[in-house]
Order: sequence, then structure tokens, then C-alpha cells
Amino acid sequence: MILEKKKIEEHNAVLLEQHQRKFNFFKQECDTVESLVSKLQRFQIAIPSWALGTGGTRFGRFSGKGEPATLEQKIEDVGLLHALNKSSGAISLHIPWDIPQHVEKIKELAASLDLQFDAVNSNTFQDQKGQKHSYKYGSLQDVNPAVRKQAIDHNVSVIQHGVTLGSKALTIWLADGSSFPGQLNFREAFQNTLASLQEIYKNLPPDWKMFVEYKAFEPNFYSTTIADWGQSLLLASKLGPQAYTLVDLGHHLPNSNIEQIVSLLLMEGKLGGFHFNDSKYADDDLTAGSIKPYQLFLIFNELVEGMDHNGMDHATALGWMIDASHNLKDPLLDLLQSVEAIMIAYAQALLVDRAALKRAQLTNDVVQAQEILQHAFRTDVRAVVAEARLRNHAALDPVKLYQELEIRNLLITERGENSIATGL
Ligand SMILES: [Mn+2]
Repeated sequence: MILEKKKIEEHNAVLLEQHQRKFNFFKQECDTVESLVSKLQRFQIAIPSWALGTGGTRFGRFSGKGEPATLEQKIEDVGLLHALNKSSGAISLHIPWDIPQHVEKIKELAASLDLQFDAVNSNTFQDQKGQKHSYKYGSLQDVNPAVRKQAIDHNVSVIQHGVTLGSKALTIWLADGSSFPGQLNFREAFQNTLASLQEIYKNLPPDWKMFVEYKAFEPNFYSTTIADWGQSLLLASKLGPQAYTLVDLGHHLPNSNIEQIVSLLLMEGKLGGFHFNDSKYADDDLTAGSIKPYQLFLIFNELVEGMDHNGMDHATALGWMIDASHNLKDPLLDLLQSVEAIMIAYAQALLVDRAALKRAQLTNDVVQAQEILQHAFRTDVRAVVAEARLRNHAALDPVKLYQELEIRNLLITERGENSIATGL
């Protein structure tokens, strides 16, 4: 379904006076407000095609209703999100779940909804129908060269699909590892992975990036072959200038200092992409900012500091994407909440008084350093995020409008109760 502009205008008209009061109050305290708003207006977070349906756990899946059953419907769902917040202007596809059948039509549809195609993602963590060799014991690391070849060929075909759509990056996340001591020779598994990645890298168009994603554990529970940022950085460095590390917030051991990881990857020029989610225990894939909003702010604080230090464009230099799974909430509402949390953390990070923080650091003024960061974090920036939406002709309150218009019910009417999205 397409959201009519009129509905957004009517919604904004009702909320406008209250919004202006809040925004004017914010403006009085912030002399960089215009630069803040324009940065927020440009910032876009890609939506993954697999997050539009209900996610499951290993214990079951409780289907939602009116899920997008086709790639076209998935693109339409992201178009809805983007119409509501104008901050979700890209979709990230998972191959083979979302192989486009009619490329030109798909491109036209995306363009009509003001959407770009973000990084394409390969999938060698499950077997596909008719596949000759199994990935049960790994893909790019496998001891059998024929398995590795099959996984390499799959990644090359993902690049080819991406090229037809206008994507500019390939994200590789591997489930490869081992679940029992002795199962793997760590060195050989790593070397096989590197050699396989080198084959894939040769097929990257010159204006493409390769994102090497890491994850501490799961589905393997003893070792993961690309388990942390050190292993990813090692691979990305050996591969060459088009390869980068991708940080997924849920892919660390508990209590890892992700903001420090981000800072050092930026220092090395090797941070390429970002997957947002939140977690309490492991890779819980919960709504961004729902559990640890201060950590999300501290990560954005390092992102802004490091990108500014390198002269990088916040909106385009890195790949920003949500990677979450929704097993309780309406996925579209959950994604709206995630995008909002990300925009808030970004806005707060932009508010940090960098010069004052530098002075505090150079004089070892620990108290003042904490005051500066917490002042930014405790500032209510919701009105400035809403102002950016208003200027982009999006909704002042996307969640409220989605609920008022009963969009899920409209989607159920359009698609039926039992429509199920492909994916996890
Ligand atoms: Mn991820």
C-alpha cells in the first residue's frame, strides 16, 4: 500500500503547534540547531528485507499477519516506513531469499518510493533446495574444496544480483566455526576462509566494498572462525582496500566495549558498516536502544568523533543498517522505534561539546568529561529529530500515525492473514 501525502499532512497539522513549542524551547538552548537538523535530514538507515516479517526463536515462531510474501511487498513495506519517517531510504537484500525476478520492475518500484538498494547479503549459513554440498560443517572454511567453491560461487552470484540493482557493497556473515574442541584446525580454517574471501574479492566491481562481519558465538558454540573485530580486521587488511570490518552490535561477548572498537576501526580506516540492534544477553536482536540507550549514545559519540576526525560524511561514508528480529511486536512498528532510537542517539552525539571534552581530557578532568557526555545524553532531542522529519515531509510522530491509520489491518486486508515473509 502507498501512504497518501494528505494523511501525513493532516497528522502533522494536528500536532504542529505542540511540536513548534517544543522545538522553539530546544532552539533557545542550542546555537547549532540548523546544522543539527540538516545532518538529521540527510541521515538514512537501511532496512533489511528479512526484518519485515515475524522472526522466530529456536523454540518456535508466532506468525504475524499480513506479512510481505514477495520482494515487491517487502519493498512496499520499506517504502511505507520511509514515507512515515524519511530516514529509511534503503533496503538491504538477502540472497537467495530475495532474488529479483524482474530487475527493471523492482528498480522502478524502489525508485518510485525513493528507495536505494543497500548492501547485498550472502547466505551460506543454511542449505538451499537443490544445493549439491552441505554447509553443515562450514562454508568458506570447509575442509572440502568443493564446498568452499560452491560458497564462493554463491557470493559471486550475489555480487552480480547487486550490480543489476545498483548496490555498492557485499556483506558476508559466516556461521563457520566449530562446536567441539578438536573439531577444527583453527589456523587452517582461518586460512581457508581468507583464500575463499580472496576469490570473492577478485569479483568486486571497483566502486564496491566488502563488509566482513564478525560474531562471537552462535550457531557454533566452541569457536567461530570470524569471532571478533581482530579476526575481521586481520582478514580485511589482508584482502585489500575495498574490504572493511562490519560491526553488528549484538555480535560481541557480554560487556564488550563496542565504542572503543568503533574508535580504533575508524582510526585504521577499516570501519565499513554497522548493524543496529540491542541485547540483554547475547545476539538478542531487540529494538535498537530498547535495553542500553546510553551505550548506543556512547557508540555514536565515537562514530561522530572519529568520522569528523577523518573528514568523513556521516550520511554516506559508512553503511548504516538495522539488523534485528521481531517476534513479539509488529515488525514495522518495531523498525520505526529502532530508527527513532538511532536518530536520537545520533542527535545527542552531535550535541557533545567536543572542544570542552578535549580540554577536560587534556587536563585529566574526569568529572568534567563525564558531565559533558551526560549533559548531551540527558538532553531531550526528540523535537529536533521530529523537526528534521517535518522538513522532509514525513510524519511528526510516525508510530502514532501508523497506529491511527491501522496500517497493519490494511495490510492484512490487502495480503490476507496467512501471508508469510521468507527469511529466518
Ligand atoms: Mn548483522
